[in-house]
Amino acid sequence: MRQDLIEQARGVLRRNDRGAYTVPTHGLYPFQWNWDSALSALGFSHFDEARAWTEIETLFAHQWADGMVPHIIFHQQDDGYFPGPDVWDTGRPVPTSGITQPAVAGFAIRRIFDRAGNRTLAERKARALLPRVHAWHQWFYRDRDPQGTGLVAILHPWESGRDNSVDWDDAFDRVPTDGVMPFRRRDTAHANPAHRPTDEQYKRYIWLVQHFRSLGWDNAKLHDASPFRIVDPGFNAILIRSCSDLAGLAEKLGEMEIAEQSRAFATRGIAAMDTLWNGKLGQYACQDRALGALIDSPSIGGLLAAFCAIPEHRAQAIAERIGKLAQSARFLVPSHDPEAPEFDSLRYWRGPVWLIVNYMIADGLKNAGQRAMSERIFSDCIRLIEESGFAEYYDPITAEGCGGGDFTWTAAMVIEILS
Ligand code: 9WN
Repeated sequence: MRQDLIEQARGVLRRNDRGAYTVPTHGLYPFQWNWDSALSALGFSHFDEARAWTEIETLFAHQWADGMVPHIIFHQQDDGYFPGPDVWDTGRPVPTSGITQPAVAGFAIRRIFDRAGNRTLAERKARALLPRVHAWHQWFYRDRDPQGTGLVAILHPWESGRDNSVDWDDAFDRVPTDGVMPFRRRDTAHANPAHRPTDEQYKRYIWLVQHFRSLGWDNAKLHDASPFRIVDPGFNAILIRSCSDLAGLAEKLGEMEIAEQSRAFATRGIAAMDTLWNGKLGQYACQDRALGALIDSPSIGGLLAAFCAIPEHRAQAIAERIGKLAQSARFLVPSHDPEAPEFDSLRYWRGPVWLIVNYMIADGLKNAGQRAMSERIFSDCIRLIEESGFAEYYDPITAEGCGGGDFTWTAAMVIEILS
C-alpha cells in the first residue's frame, strides 16, 4: 500500500515535470510557482537528487538583482491563467510576477543536502545556491522590514500563499477597486468557482498589482506605499526556519559570514514572534502593520508558527489548540477554525486542509517534542490521500478533494512523509 502510494505520487511529479521545473498542476497553474517548487523538490530528492537540485536552481535563475525571488516564473506563453505576464509587466527577460512567496527554499535545500546520497553533487549545488538564498533573506529583512522589527510584512495576499484567508478580510476592505482594468478570470474555468476566491477579492488582487506596477516594481518603495501590509506568523516562521537552516548549512560549508548573519536573523525573528501571540485565541495571529493591531482571526497562519523554533510552552499550546480543532474537524489541520463564523469547508484557504502546511506544522511540532500531535497530522495526510487522491486541498470534514487534481506538491508531501 505504502509503496503503491509512493509510486502513484512519483507518477504525478513526472506528469507535471516540464524538464527543469514542475507546474503545480496542468491546466489551472501552467507556470513555475516559488514555494511549490521548493517543496516539490523534497519529493524529487527521494528518487532523483539531480532533478531536485535543478528544480531549485531554475527558481533562483530568475531571482531579481535586489535579491527578491518572484512567486511565478512564466517560462512559456499560456493563456489558461490570469493574471499573465502582460498584467505584471515586470520587464524581465523571462517574464515573472513582481511579488514573492513563502521563503521555504532555505529549509528545502538544507534538508535535501543533509540526506543526499550523492555528496559531491550536493556540496556543489548547495555551495552555489547558498549566497542566492541568503540574498533573498537579506532582501526580506531590508525591504519588508524597513523599521527593523525582526518580522517582515507581506504586501499582497498571494505572497502568503494563503490567498483568500479570513486573515486579510478587514485589511482587504481598505484596498480600493477603482481604476481596476476589466479582466476575465481563468481559474474558475478549471476549478469549481465555489471553491475559489470571490470576484470582489480578485478585483483587489489586481488593484494591488496595478498599484505596484505604477511604482515601477521598485521594492524600495513598495512597502510604505502599500495599503496592505500584514505580518503573518506562518510566513515569518517559514523565513526564520529557513534562516536558521541556512545558518547550519553555511557552517558546514565554511561560509561563516552567511552563517552568522543568518543566525542573527533567526534569533531576532524568534524573539519578535512573541509579539504576535494572541492570548485570547490561544495561538499566534497576524498583525495589520498599517494599523499596528493584531487581527483576531483563528487561522492556520498562527499554527504554522510552530515550523520555527518557538519556545516549548508555545509549541505545546499550539498542539493543544490543534487538539481542540480536532473536535470539529475529522481531518487535521483545517486552514480556519471550524467553529468560527467565516469557516467554509470547501473554499480554498478559508477552511480546507493543505498537505504542505500540515507537513510544516507536523515537522515543527516533532522538533519541539510534540510527537503525538505531529504523528496524528502526518497520518491524517495519508488518510486524505487514500480517500480522495492527490488533490490541491481537502474538505476537513468530508475529505472531499477540491481545486486542481494531480497536484505536484501534494504528491511530493506523500513521498516525503512515507519515505
Ligand atoms: C496565486 C500554485 C499556487 C500556490 C498558492 C495557492 C494558489 C495562486 C492562484 O496556487 O495561488 O499565486 O492563482 O490561486 O494559493 O499557495 O502557490 O499552486
